[in-house]
Amino acid sequence: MPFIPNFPRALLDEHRIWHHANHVVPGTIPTPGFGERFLRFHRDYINRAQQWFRAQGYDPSLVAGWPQVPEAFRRTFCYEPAAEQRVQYNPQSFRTLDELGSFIEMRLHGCFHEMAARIYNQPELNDFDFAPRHTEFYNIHGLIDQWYAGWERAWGLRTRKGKP
Ligand SMILES: [Cu+2]
Repeated sequence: MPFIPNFPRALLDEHRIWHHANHVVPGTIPTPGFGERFLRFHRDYINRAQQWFRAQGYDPSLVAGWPQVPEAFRRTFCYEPAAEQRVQYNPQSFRTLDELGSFIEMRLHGCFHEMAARIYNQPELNDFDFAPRHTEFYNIHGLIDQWYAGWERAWGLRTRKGKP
């Protein structure tokens, strides 16, 4: 079920409005504060959307985060192995959440959306206005959220896997 039937209009609007208000010009460094807002907004957003998804009786594993970057993505031209290695294995090298979020946004997130649109043959995956009504959106953002959680653990802000 890559396309999520009856995805709530309000949730779709919320994501679109957030991205239009927090616009990043491709290829430029996000403004200070963007990285932190990006991670916080998406954590909260995917939690609520996943909750709605489960309430519909849909299989929650469809909207779970990737446990790691899929091989098909690692073979794409925009993928940066060093960027993945750093966020996965050296999260303490990011001094602030904002730094982590900006780095993910610039070096990994855009590539995932662009390549997901190609690999899954679904242009909406690279469109802020519609991406959240596809299960792959949660696979991508769930992994990004695990990197965020890894950063929190590295800085002692979270004591175990799962909830803070
Ligand atoms: Cu995204």
